[in-house]
Amino acid sequence: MEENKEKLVDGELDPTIEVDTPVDENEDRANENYTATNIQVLEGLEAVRKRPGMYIGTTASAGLHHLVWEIVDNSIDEALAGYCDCIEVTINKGDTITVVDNGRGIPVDVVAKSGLSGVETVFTILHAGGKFGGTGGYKVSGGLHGVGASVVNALSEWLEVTVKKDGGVYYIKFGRGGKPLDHLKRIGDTNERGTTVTFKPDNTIFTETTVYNFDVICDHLKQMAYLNKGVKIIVNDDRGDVRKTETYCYEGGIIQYVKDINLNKGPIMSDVIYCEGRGLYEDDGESKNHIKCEVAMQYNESYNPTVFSFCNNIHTHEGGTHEEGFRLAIRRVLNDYARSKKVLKDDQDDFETSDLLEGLTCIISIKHPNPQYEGQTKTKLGNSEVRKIVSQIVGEHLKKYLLENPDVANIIMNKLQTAAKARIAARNARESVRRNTGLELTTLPGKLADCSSKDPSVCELYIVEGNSAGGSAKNGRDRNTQAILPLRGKILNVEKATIDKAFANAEIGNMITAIGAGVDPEFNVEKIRYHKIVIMTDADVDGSHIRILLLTFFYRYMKELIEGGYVYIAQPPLYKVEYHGKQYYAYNDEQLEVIKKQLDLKPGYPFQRYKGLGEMDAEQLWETTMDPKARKMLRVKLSDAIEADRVFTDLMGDEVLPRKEFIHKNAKFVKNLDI
Ligand code: TSJ
Repeated sequence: MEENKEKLVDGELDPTIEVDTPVDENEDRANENYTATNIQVLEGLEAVRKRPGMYIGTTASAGLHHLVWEIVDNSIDEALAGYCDCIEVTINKGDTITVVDNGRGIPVDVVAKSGLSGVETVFTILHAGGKFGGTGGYKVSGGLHGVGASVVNALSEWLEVTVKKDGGVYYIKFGRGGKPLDHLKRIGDTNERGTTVTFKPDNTIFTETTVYNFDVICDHLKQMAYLNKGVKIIVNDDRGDVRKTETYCYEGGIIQYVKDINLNKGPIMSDVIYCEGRGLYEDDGESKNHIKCEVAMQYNESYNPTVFSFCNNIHTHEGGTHEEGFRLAIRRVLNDYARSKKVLKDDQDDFETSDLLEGLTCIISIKHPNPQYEGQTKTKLGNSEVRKIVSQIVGEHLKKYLLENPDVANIIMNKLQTAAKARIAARNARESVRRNTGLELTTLPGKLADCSSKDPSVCELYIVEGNSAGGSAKNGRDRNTQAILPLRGKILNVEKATIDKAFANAEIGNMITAIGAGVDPEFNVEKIRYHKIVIMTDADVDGSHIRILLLTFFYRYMKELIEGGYVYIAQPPLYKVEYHGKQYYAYNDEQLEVIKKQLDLKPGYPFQRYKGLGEMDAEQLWETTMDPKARKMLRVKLSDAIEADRVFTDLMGDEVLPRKEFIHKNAKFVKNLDI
């Protein structure tokens, strides 16, 4: 990875890599008591170890975390079946994971089909989840991945299960690759119920990292708590000296989810409209099954839609038939209502879907016994029967709600009218942008000091805060490949502006023209004039604020630029130490300490703290921040739209954050960008 050279990881020094030599004193003992079933079983698990990517997508950090989701999914199923209301997940020292629930406990009786206990069946036979008898609740979770506990077992160095049920405590341990070290044994008595699983991911499989990220686990399980109302989920991190702990439990479920998302977006109505229902469908004409559907929605003051859809608790990033059904319903019902109230006159066109979605926060969550996924990342729901079912349920509830709440209906109608007007204004504004960025007559902004090369793959655009820093950058740069666009002061907050206002803003217009590829939805990444867009701001709160404003702009209007990894954040040094005529630069406090130590400086030896880019002359700026051989840059990457949206809104909302909190959140933001 060529980019790595330039990447600064949040000012951290090289992490010490702990090398763990695997010792497995139980391996020989385990080999002794194989039955025929066991051998078959282990061949199954061996397949998982040969091709882990087929089962968990990747063996990088995401796959490591996937193991946790797989285990927790089983407890969520138990909760959905109505037998469990508390799940506790702990990251232990050494990055092992423990998941505990208070459900009925995995069955311990022998399963006829496998000849093994329920527990052994679940952990050693591929796709065995929930297949064994009993009351057979409504098992749906993990539909996409849903590879189950046996895959986690196959990819672990060891895994332990304790089940408490029917008065007994049962225990079994598996070794590397899922080999049972002994049969399931009753080891004691109890009147409690529940399942505990602890596992250590196999470091011969997860070669990139075996370190869990507490924030990632919290974010995911918080979402699970929203999607499964009433389930209490506790997350602990025991790796440090003191336990870190978070608890999530939402009696309101997705209604609370919508409220929380809208908290900083300024809701324009107090209710969250909630639609719930079931639909029957025939599976291959064979058996009747039901699909559960839940939708919560509320409008806010913003101009962007925030629609998140889920099937069986899995985020369907690419949408699909449940989202289509939802859009069909709001289009039909809101337009019918607008006609009936003469909000839309006979000669006026219907509201378009984009009008209806403007400022709408919506969570769609369905549970389907047999989901089919499509799309590039297999996160698009394909089941066609879902469209009509969701459309009917949302349609009925929304229609009823509008009739019963005419005041709220009125607020929504006003919002739609404004949206439609803005859409028409925006269309005109877009047209003028397109004229300006057309292939022929492109008038580059006067403030842009362009580079001489016309090969985008080597060209870089530095967007620089302030005219004086812009001057230094212009003089210090490599004229062949580096272009400089100075910005005057703060740029417009696009989160709070309509699209036509955004385009009328001079700084925004300059950026669009300089980059030369238009704006979403017509943005054409193949036309970009620079393959590196570098944001260079001061290392203070104002600088952070400008950086966030710029990122918001790119995120909303040139999303592909961020997705494609073309956006970078320059890292100017914070300190300069002069010693025997030589200059030493530090990019953070730790580095400053290292320099002081290495040079053996006396306490009180003077050093310079840069308050802004403007304090550096052209040569210094080149040497420390712009020279590709020496600079450190942070590549901006948005991997999680939910998190990004939340952070953008948190930071950009009406609420003016206190200075300290802003810095804090901003730090987290930059950290998350780098995941
Ligand atoms: F699968 C697993 F090992 F990954 C796992 C399963 C891990 C954890 C932490 C919990 C569970 C789990 C399974 N919690 N609760 C259950 N429940 C059942 O497996 C169960 C219990 C009783 C009956 C019944 O019909 O009586 C049916 C099932 C599926």
